[in-house]
Amino acid sequence: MSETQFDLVIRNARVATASDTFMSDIGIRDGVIEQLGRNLGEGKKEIDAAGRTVTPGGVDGHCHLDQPMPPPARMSDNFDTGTRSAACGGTTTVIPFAVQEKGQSLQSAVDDYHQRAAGRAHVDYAFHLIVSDPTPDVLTRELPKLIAQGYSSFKIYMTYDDLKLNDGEILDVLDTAKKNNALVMVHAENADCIEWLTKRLEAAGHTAPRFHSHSRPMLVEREATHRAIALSELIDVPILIVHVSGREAVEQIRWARGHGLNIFAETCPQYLFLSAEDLGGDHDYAGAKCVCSPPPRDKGNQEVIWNALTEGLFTVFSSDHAAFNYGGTDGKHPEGEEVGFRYIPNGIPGLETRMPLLYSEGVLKGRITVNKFVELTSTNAAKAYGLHPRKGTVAIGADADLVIWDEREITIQNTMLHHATDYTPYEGIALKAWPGMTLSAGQIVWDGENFFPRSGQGRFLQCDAPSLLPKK
Ligand code: DUC
Ligand code: ZN
Ligand code: ZN
Repeated sequence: MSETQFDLVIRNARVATASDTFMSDIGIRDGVIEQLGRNLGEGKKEIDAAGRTVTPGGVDGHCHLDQPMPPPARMSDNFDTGTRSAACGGTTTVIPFAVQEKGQSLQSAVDDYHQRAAGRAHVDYAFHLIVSDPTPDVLTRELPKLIAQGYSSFKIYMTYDDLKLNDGEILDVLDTAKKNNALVMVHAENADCIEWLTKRLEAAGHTAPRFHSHSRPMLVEREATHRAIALSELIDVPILIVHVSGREAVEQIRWARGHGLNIFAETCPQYLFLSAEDLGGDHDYAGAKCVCSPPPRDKGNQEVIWNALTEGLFTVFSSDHAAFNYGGTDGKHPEGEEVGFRYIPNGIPGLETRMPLLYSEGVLKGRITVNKFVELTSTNAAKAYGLHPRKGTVAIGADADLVIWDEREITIQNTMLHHATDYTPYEGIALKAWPGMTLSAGQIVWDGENFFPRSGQGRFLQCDAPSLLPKK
């Protein structure tokens, strides 16, 4: 065996990165891309990718796995089933959230979350923090320490009673982020408006799942998005507005960009492929399967989100996977009971379907280039969350996290997915592509038909400062 033999060579690939598309072989050793070029030397194993596109593995910068919940709700996916599902859908890095309960230290939230992940992950992972209790100790000691230790991004909420921050608290968190070079992700919905509307709907007997969207109209997202932008402007620190659902929030972000503000934005598959109609009719409880926040809007808003993706308004495209079973005792339809929309856990599964949905309906339908696809699903998340260039690209020295795409007809069915959730909101959608192979650290974890477990081989990644902006 020659000294220079690679562990694996992928030959004749049409490699797409966020900036270029080129023909190359990919030589992999010890889980890392060691060489790119034509006619590379031998590999112990070889894969011929002739005629197929190879992209970096996806970086899903917004997903919720095994996140502690107020009972009886329980997330259906943990680090085992969530990363299994991610891998089979082409995602090789996940960044879920270590959530601080009010009164809890951030460190204990992080310690608990490491225990939940330990020995389970099939692909690499990092943690965002959710800051729900920004006490002086959290702001001046815990956050700076954790940021320096590799937790360089955190999500804050403007809604949900157990998580929401008031404007003063948001300013404190943004100020800490600025001083410590961290990135704040903002869930922008106006809590008081939602509560007021919810009570009014309940008083009128309107509690079916479809009224979830009536309790969270676009106005509540628009107002909170506007306020988050103003707070970020006041501190002069970039923020990332997560799960942007439609026209009104898009307009706020466009306005901010036009005024030179560094506002990053994320959208998710549910705002391209689901609509308020999927929440059902007045007497249709199955719509609970699509209850998430912000809610899916109408078809016109789907087009707004597509256009915003095309024109470059969005920085990242994430799943916001927050999966609950429909059946059973701890999900959307607990013990078969039709609970009011207020009590339906918010969130839908989407880790496995995120990449194929956008590749098929975005790239293959000509809405976005394959390079834009890579930027949105992988490169920009790696940059935003301090993992680039180890993650998010195909380059010498990067981890060999790769997807070889199969352009074939496939109809999404929950039975073919690998999460532990008993439904997919995308059931029946016909696609023209699916990952034909996913490699994590140079190892095949999905071959288009079979999943190859790597339990516990997924590594925890410490995140550097975000590299979306030049360093000051
Ligand atoms: N909304 C969130 O804010 N998080 C998880 C899922 C959801 O629908
Ligand atoms: Zn959110
Ligand atoms: Zn979320």
